[in-house]
Amino acid sequence: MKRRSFIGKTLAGSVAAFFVPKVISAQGKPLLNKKINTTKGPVSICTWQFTKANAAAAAALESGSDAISAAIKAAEIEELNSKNTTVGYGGAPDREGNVTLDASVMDHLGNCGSVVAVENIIHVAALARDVMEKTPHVMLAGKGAESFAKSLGYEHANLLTEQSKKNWEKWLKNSKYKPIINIENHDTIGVLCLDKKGNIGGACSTSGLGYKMKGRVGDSPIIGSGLFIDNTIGGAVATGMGEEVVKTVGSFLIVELMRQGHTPQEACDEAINRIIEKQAVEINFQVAYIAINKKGNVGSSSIHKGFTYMHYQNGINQNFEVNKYMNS
Ligand code: SD4
Repeated sequence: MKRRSFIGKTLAGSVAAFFVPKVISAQGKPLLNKKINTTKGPVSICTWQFTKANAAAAAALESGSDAISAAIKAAEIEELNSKNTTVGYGGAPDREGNVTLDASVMDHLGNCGSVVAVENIIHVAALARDVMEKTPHVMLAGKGAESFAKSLGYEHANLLTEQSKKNWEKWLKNSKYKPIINIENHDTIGVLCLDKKGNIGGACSTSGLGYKMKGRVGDSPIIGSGLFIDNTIGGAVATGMGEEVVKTVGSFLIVELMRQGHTPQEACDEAINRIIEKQAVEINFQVAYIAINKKGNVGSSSIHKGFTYMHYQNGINQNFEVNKYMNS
């Protein structure tokens, strides 16, 4: 399915009754039937139904935290969540049984930091911030990132839980690499926050695709692909098949489209279109984006149905179905 059918499947028209007009084009269907008042105050959005994570960012923002710190707080919740097999502790390993984490952060000044293929460290979003603030570099990989973390006092942790190990051993029987669409209805956590001062910051943290090749790195730690922020315009984050996000430099593309005057929704749609247009056959992978602009308007778009995101503003932390998708 190409562009035309994708555009035909917008959900925006069906949700008009739930919202004040301002947000009809910016948000999908709320999964709980709450009303939302989006007039002012800090905003936090994150990929998937990471309710607690987004609530942690929201609490931080409401108490005056800057955007990047709030976004990292959200990421930390999922990094510690052993049941989340796509982020941090308990993440699915590569095909050799190593859990390797990727993360990135970006602040309102355009500073960024990232870590790739890190083992034995849980809080890699915070580590990415440390790379940004405490080194002359923007990216540290593997053993170097791990040593840097240890030098700062990060604890050594075995990231492979019994459950993840069992799942991997089961996978080894057939060893078929087939990333799952909308895995367990969650995936990489990507967070974008707009703080009380009107600044935007973000974080992205993942264990990458389950049973990837050893050393494989996805979009999440690649600034411009998995995450990008320009505080004068807005920010975007990605989840899903990282290779496709990297090929289209998705998050940077979304911010640049917003710079040209597109809404966050239009920009996310176009970034998804860029991926769809390149595919000759049926698309059996998922990619989803969320984006926010300086006014706090948000957008979300995905290839397949099933992606959801969290939105916090004015005391309401709510899970929304993606606004537009291509396949059901
Ligand atoms: C990656 N985008 O490593 C991440 C992980 C993810 O579905 O979101 N997987 O490609």
